[in-house]
Amino acid sequence: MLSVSSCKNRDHLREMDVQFSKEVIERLAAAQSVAVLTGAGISAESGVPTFRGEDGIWNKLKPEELASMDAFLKNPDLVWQWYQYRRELMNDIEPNPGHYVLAEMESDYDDFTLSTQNIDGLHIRAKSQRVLELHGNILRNRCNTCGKLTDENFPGDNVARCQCGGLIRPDVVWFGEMLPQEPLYDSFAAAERADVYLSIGTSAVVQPAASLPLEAKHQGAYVVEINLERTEISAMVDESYLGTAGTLLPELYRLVKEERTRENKD
Ligand code: BV8
Ligand code: ZN
Repeated sequence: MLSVSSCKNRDHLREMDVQFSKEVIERLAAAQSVAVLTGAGISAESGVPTFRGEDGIWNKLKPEELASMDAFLKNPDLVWQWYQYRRELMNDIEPNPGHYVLAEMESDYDDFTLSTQNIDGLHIRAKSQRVLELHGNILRNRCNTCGKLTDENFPGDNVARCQCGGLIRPDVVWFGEMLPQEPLYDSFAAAERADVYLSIGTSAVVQPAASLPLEAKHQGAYVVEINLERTEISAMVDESYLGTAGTLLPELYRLVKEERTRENKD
């Protein structure tokens, strides 16, 4: 475990007076390889409820009671209805500036990797070209028995059946289920080679995704967190900024582009 003393952890106050350090601006301007992990917090300003923050949907219900195979097999219609409700919430949401900045960064850096725990598909809608969806995508369904994927939307509150007779479920990763191997492998490989690693809008409690920023730190990356509140990793990253991703991320990248222009002039 990294000791706190080894990190120059500098908590920065809420965004109204957040001053990004010279270091993070210069490091991002000079970086060859950048990797990012996002969580529910980056979609909060798009209107997607988070899980564990103040208004988190899991403050009322236990995640294991709904986002698990046991829950699904015990009461398929209840779990299906929960996902139908969450899909409805997503009908009128749009990506926010935080999503768009990451799509811009992807095209600016030769080596840029975006890993997300989110299942809302907003990074794809913000035109990020390569999104490693570690926990799947709620807009896709698959058969629980034969694994057949389908984009078909099954209206209604009762769980549908596949031709093979299996139950149709959302194509998301439930607790106790393995993450998709390739996105997971690629996410760790990117963390290991990153010059700068950004952890954005995640409480960093769900494994194995939450290990990515710490693995990056362990492998020498400069790790920066942007989150509304302190998290499990705030004391272990190099810099932790408290505030909303939709405001702080565009501001940070504006400063990085200014730094790049300055350097090109020199
Ligand atoms: C696995 C998809 C092993 C579904 C999700 C006991 C029993 C069973 C398992 C475990 C156990 N103990 C540990 C485990 C492992 C478990 C785990 O980590 N549990 C935790 C809770 C302790 N992990 C798993 O089960 C994983 N699988 O380990 O398999 C295995 C190995 C071999 C063989 C077989 C199996 C699977 C984990 C994936 C679970 N699926 N979601 C669904 O969504 O319905 S998890 C869920 O949490 C979401 O995916 C979400 O993305 C993820 C992480 O949450 P966050 O994104 O961080 O969201 P959160 O609300 O927590 O935080 C948001 C933050 O944003 C807050 O801090 C807030 O302050 C901030 N914020 C708010 N607004 C803003 C903001 N920040 C910036 N700007 C804003 N505007
Ligand atoms: Zn099937």
